[in-house]
Amino acid sequence: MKKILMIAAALLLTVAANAKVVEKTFTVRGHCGMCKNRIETAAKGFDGVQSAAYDLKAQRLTLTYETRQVKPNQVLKAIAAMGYDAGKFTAPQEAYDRLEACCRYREIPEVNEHGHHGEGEGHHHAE
Ligand SMILES: [Cu+2]
Repeated sequence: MKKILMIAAALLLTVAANAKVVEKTFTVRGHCGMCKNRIETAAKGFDGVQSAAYDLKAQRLTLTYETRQVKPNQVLKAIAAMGYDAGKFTAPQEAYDRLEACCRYREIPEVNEHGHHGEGEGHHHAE
């Protein structure tokens, strides 16, 4: 009986030794404080995520997580489903369309390099 307990304890120690907490940063698109809140809350909702910090300016999410409990892609996928492009996951258009106007990072004017909308082009001289 004692031996079994010792084996069990040894197994537990092995498991604990394999548990690793890592910190990684991922690109996540967002636009305002509300986005930041939502992204961080969603990430922290996962078991194994110990901390989530979204840097709005850098468009980066830093996760501290337990590698055996959670895979960052699970978190990123959930964030993308909410409407925010995250890592390799692009938010579906319908999820993006549900975001409030202030969150629409795809429509930030400064990001649009082309600027014009084609208006004024192709106008004809009246004849
Ligand atoms: Cu927002």
